This record gives sequence, C-alpha cells and structure tokens, in this order.
Amino acid sequence: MLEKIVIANRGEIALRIQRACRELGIKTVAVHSTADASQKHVLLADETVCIGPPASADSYLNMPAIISAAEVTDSAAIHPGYGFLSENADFAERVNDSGFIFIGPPPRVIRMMGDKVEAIRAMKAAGVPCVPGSDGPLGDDVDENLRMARNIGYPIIIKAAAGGGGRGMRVVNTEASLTSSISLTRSEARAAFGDDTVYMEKFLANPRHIEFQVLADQHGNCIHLFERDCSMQRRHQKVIEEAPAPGITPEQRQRMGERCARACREIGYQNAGTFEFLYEDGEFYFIEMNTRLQVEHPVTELITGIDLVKEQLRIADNQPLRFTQEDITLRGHAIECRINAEDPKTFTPSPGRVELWHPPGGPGIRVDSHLYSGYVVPPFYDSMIGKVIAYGDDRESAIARINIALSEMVIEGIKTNIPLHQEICQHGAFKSGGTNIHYLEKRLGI
Ligand code: MV4
Repeated sequence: MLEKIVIANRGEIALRIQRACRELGIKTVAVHSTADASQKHVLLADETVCIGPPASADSYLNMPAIISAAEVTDSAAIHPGYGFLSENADFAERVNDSGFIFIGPPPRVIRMMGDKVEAIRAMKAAGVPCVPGSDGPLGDDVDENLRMARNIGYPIIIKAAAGGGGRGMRVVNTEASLTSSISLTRSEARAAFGDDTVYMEKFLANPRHIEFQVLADQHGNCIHLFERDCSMQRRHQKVIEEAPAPGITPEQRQRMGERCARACREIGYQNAGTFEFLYEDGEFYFIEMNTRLQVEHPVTELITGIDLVKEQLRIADNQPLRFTQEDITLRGHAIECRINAEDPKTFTPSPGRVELWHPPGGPGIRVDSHLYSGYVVPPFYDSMIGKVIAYGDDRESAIARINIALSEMVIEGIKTNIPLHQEICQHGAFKSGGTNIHYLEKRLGI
C-alpha cells in the first residue's frame, strides 16, 4: 500500500480523505494556506506544509508548491479531492512527471473529458446515449448552422467545448437569433477559456440531473455503483443529492450503469468517475463526465456499503478491484444536504467564528464536516462547511431522518442554509420525488 500521501485540498473533503488513509494505514501530509493552519485535518495530519497565502491561486492552485511538498515529505502520491486542481490534466501530468502518483484518472482521460465535444464523441462511439446535437464543433458556415438547428428543432443550446458545470452556455429559441448567439458564445468562450470551440444540442426544457458513479482499476476492470439524483440545485450549485434517483426502474439503472462501465473500459478510464446525464420523459442523455471524486459521493457509499475514497487509494496503489458488478447491491435510500455558511435568504456568504457546533446523530446519520466550536470560517473559499447525510430503508425514512437531523443540529456564530434545507425537506414536491433542475429557482421561488 502507499505509505504516505499529500492531500491537496481543504475543508471537509481533506478530512474525509484523511480518515480513509487512516483506515488503510497511510500517513497523510496536509498542505494548507496560511488561512487554514487551524483546519481540523491540518491539526490531525502526520505532517503539514504551508503552501502559500490565503488566495487559492497562490496556495491550493499552486502546482509547484504542492509538488514540492510531496518531494520534501517523500510522499508517494497526491489526492486532489474535488475542485481546485482535481480536473486539471496539466497538474496530473506534472505530478506524474515528478515521479508521484496522481490519485485520479490518467492525464489523457482528464484532458479528453475536459473537452466536452471530445467527451460526447467518445461516449457516442461507446454506445452511451447523448443529446441530439451537432456531434462536433460548429463551423463558421451560417447556412450550415441554420440547417443543423432546424433539423434538431428549437429551442437549442450553444455550449463551449471547454465549458461545463454551467459555464459558457446560451439557449437559442428562434432562428432569428442563432447566428448572433453562436458568435456571442464563441467570444465569451474565447475570453473565459482561451478556446472558442462551441457545439450545439437540443435544449431540454425540464430535465432532471441524474449521474452514474463508476470505479475502474488499472487492470481493465470497470464497475458502476448506480446513480444519484442531483436536480435540487441553484445557479449550478447542488444543494441536495440523493441515491438512488426516485422513479428509476431497476432495468433502467442496470442498462445505463452497464453502458457507463463499458464506456469506461473503451476510453481507458481509471479510478472514480461520474457520468452526468439529463433525464427527461424516461430517457437519459449524456452531457458531461466528471473525472474526480464528487461532493455527493457519500450517498452512493451509504446505499452500496463501498468506501469510494478507500477504493480510489487502492486503485492508485495498482490493486485490482475487490468486487465484480454482481457483488454490488443497492440497499435503502440516502439523502445529503450541503451545509453552507451563507444567509439562507440572500445566499450571501457568512464567514466568521463558529461559537457553537452541535452535530446531529442517531441511527442512519452521517456528518462529513471539518467544523468545531471555535473554528473560524475563512472568507477566501467555497462556503460549504459540511454535509449531513441520512440513510433509511426507503426514501420516506431517509427524509424523516434528514428532517430530524436538520432540527437537531446547532451552528451558532455564522448564518447557514439549514433553514432552507428544512423548507425543502418538508415540502410536498420534494417529498413526492422527481423534481427537476428548475424546482429550487422556479417552484420555491428563490
Ligand atoms: C443542458 C440543459 C438543457 N439541455 N443541455 C448546465 C450545467 C451543465 N452541466 C449542463 N447544463 C445544462 N445543459 C441541454 N441540451 C440544461 C442544463 C442546465 C442544468 C443541468 C444540470 C443541472 C442544473 C442545470 C441548471 C440549468 C441548466
């Protein structure tokens, strides 16, 4: 097994990765900014290295500083967590070229999935259903683009190949605005990503966001771990996730899961990954692949009993998967609420000192958080301060448990979105399942 690794992240996920390392007997090196010296995982680490000032660009995105930390601590590998450098193919390559293991897929695959046109091309070739669209980059031939959009049917959406996660997209409702919309999206993509490649898709009006988890080792074994529903979002930030997705039949689950696992084999995928789909009128449409561990991975862990981070570490250590697809079974239901340090009404960040922290507990409750009483939430990073995850025999009992947990937990000193979670989790539309991506912004009117 790997002897020692660098955790190139902060907050709850750094602590989560550290716990997995402890279970496997792996020593941990916490790299942190000057603002994060008192983070829980830093205090608990075997070794710590300060990698720069508070701004992410100078610390958690500082590739030479992180790789130097691996060198001076004689670490074997680097776990990037999520966000920051986790999907940066250049970073993964530099980690490998410096003689360390990047705990994630090979740089080539990260790069391929980072280009959404390439990702769709690969998935289509592997038999994964995609949204009807241009199946490649748009050219500058105005008539050709008009013809293509008319064939697909309006509304359509123009997306930047280098975008993703909601960045660099524009919906086009009528032919009259197509050409100017393509030009605008191109300019924005050039400015934002340094790449003006754009493509076209049929715009789905009221889809759900459903994603499949996969694990692939370095020996060609790939499995799926069912799906999550992440439709409860606001401005492309997920708020609540659950597994399995309400209303998906065992047959649909197995069919799509197996297609994802097969696609992994075909593209040479390794480590943990997620296939993102839009789901509308009973059909799945692939949109993007995330080549990292995700925030919402615990809901999958709870319904499968598999520790995804420990599996990531074993895969990085070149061990074959310890289970086949037939060994993976789905049991019960799990719901995760992301707790943010923010005003529950205005969504403005609310950093500051946590005067009191009383986590919820009891049967079926998991809390992934780096909070402690006296911890100061810094203003420099993402406002997520933890996740509360409830497991139950079925969706109804998971909802009952998440509501109890939300009413039990106490965070004083800063504002949090707990009241928002309570509103959602007591709302009839959520309780009946199958809300779509517009629910929070439209139905709940926020
Ligand atoms: C779409 C779409 C409708 N039709 N593509 C937004 C994030 C990025 N991952 C893809 N996104 C969308 N792509 C087609 N063809 C609607 C969205 C979308 C969305 C998707 C998932 C979760 C939340 C969303 C919120 C707004 C729009």
